[in-house]
This record gives sequence, C-alpha cells and structure tokens, in this order.
Amino acid sequence: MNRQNMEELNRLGWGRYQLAMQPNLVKSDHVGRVTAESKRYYFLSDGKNEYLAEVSGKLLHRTTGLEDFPAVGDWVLFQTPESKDRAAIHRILPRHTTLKRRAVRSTEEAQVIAANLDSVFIIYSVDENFKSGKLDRFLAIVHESGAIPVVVLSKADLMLENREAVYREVLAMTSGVSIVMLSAKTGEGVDSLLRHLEPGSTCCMIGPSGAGKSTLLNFLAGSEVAKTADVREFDMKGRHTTTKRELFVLKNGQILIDTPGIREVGLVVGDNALSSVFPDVAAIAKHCRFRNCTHHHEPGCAVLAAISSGELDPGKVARYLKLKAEVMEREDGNPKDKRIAKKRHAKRIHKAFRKSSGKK
Ligand SMILES: Nc1nc2c(ncn2[C@@H]2O[C@H](COP(=O)(O)OP(=O)(O)OP(=O)(O)O)[C@@H](O)[C@H]2O)c(=O)[nH]1
Ligand SMILES: [Zn+2]
Repeated sequence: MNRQNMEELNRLGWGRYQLAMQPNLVKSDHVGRVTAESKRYYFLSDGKNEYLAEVSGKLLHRTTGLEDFPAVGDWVLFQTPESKDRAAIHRILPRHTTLKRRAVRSTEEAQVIAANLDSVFIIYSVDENFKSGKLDRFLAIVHESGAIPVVVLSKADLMLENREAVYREVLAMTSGVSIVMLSAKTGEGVDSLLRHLEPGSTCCMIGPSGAGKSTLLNFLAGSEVAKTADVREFDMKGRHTTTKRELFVLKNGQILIDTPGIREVGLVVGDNALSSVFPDVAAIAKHCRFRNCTHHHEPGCAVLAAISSGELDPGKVARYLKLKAEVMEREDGNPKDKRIAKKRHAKRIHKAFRKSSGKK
C-alpha cells in the first residue's frame, strides 16, 4: 500500500485498525473501507474516491456463509478492472471486532451488522412507553462482538417525570456499562456521549426502529447527512438500485455507523458474552454443586439460594435463563437447520454467478 493511500485511509479509521491487527500488505494492495451495503453491492471509500463494488468471483467461491461477505466497516482489498469508479473486492482483511446477529428466518446462520468497531451505542428511546425488552439481547451481541457497549437513552426531552426510575431500571440491567441520557432536540447529554467517541475510533449505533439513531447522527454531524447525502442511486451492468450510506466521518474525525432499526435480535453469542451481560448471576452460578446445573430445582444450586436470600433478583435470573437456553439450543445445533443453511448458501452463490455472467 502506498503512503498517500495510507494517509487518506486514516481519515476512515485505518490507524486504529492497523495498530490492532497489523495486516500484512504489499505495495500494490489497494485498501478501502465498506461504507454501505445493499443486496450484494457495496460502496467503498479509500479516503479519496468512492467506488461501487461487488465481490470478485474468487472471493465468492471461498465464501461458506453470509459471514464471509463484506459488511459495513470492513477493510477490504480491491481492484478496479473496468473503470475508475467500479471495483471488485477480492479480500476482506481480518476483522478486529464483528457485530453480528442471527440472520432473519434462520436458526443457524449469522449475519454481520458491522465490522471493526471500537464501541457500539445501543440506542433506546425513553418516551412515556419506555420498555427495556431486548436490551439484554443487544448487550449480548455487543459483548460478543468485542466492542465496548454504551447504552444511550434517547429523547430524554420527552421524559421529564420518570427519569430516575428509568435510569435505575437500566442501571440494574447493565453491569459495568456506561449509560448516557440524551436528547438530540435540546443537546442534553451530548457532551457525555462524545467522551465515548474518540477521534479515529469507529462506533456503530444499533437499536429498535425509531429510537433516534439517524437524528443523533445528524446532530453529531452538524447537518442532515442521514436524510440527504446518503441515498445513492447507481447503475451497474444496466441495473438500477438504491442504497443508503451507513458510515460517516464526523467533524472531529470519529467514524459513526448508522444501521437500520432492528426488530429481531437473534443471538449468535457464546457463554462468555452472556456472563458479561449477567456477571453477578454467572459468578454465583459457578458455585452450584453441579456444573450443568439448570438452576431450576437442583440440590446445592447457588443461584436458587441467592434468590432466596435476596442477593439475586428472580426477574434477572429468569432473563438470564431465557437467553442461556437460547444460546445452548444454538450450540447444540439442529443438523437439519445446518443442512438448510448450507443449501441456501450454495443457491446464493449460484445466483450471484449467474448475475455476474449476465444470465437471467
Ligand atoms: N423529542 C425528541 N424526538 C426525537 C429525538 N430524537 C429523535 N426524535 C424523533 O424520533 C423519530 C425517529 O427518529 P429517527 O432518528 O428517524 O430514528 P431511527 O432510530 O433512525 O429510526 P430507524 O431508521 O427506523 O431505525 C423522529 O420523528 C425524530 O424526530 C429527541 O431527542 N427528542
Ligand atoms: Zn444452579
């Protein structure tokens, strides 16, 4: 990679990535970062130019599932064989962190939401109907990703009365995670939030639809970026498609990724992530007499004892057990689901090949 390329890439957060991963590159490598994705088309930036890209046939051939396709935030190597602003991605550089969830309508496959993140803002609006449902799930996928979670309680201007109660409820649910109460209307809390956004670092916003992600992005970017500059129409091999840019560079050099609202947060997490969401329950569960204790009825169950003594909240234990059951179910895996996932992937590759060779 040449020197100029590197300086321009630093604007997109390359410095941090390079420090963490020390990728092995040669001078002729052309590096870019994925800024948007739509139906197997990608927008890339190398800090200077933007490219519309597809994965190369070679890369396509090496994929074994959705996770092997580029995602927003990925650092990739690409070539521009056809014209100046068209590109083929031939390698995805190893991901430093990977935020993923179970693909919709799949019990098996993981789908990458965004890659190479330093932190993730989990955005929840605290209007009158505040419900903390799914917060555990969002926390679990962020802990699993390796990025640092920050819970952002948005639209604080709409919640004047029950603030303390909501804050305490969220505090009880989030061990060791920073919570910021914020309003993009009044600017309250924005300074606290910015402390979690270092220049050169990459942060992704996730949360339910309508939580205020795009509004916050616009506020931080100081303009209407999320609504205007992001919708791009392009035309590749005679086809038209529209996509939404998701990766933005803010004024002070932070990189912020906006994602569409998530309705279902299917878990693809391991035990460690679960222990990070529920550290108190996990620590006590270590003292159960049986290693495979289900904490329902076993003698010598430390979790049940802690509930009796008032040390653990039964509601919290119930939430823990619910997620734990889901994690175990996935780990055990259903061979039929695995077969279906494989078949679906083979179909996907076949379709992509037909598309790139112009067949219908
Ligand atoms: N009062 C108030 N309203 C807000 C605030 N932030 C966002 N809103 C409103 O909430 C609605 C949803 O905000 P968006 O920013 O579009 O939410 P989003 O999370 O990007 O939604 P999706 O793109 O569907 O995921 C809009 O009508 C905003 O005007 C806030 O801080 N205060
Ligand atoms: Zn137990």
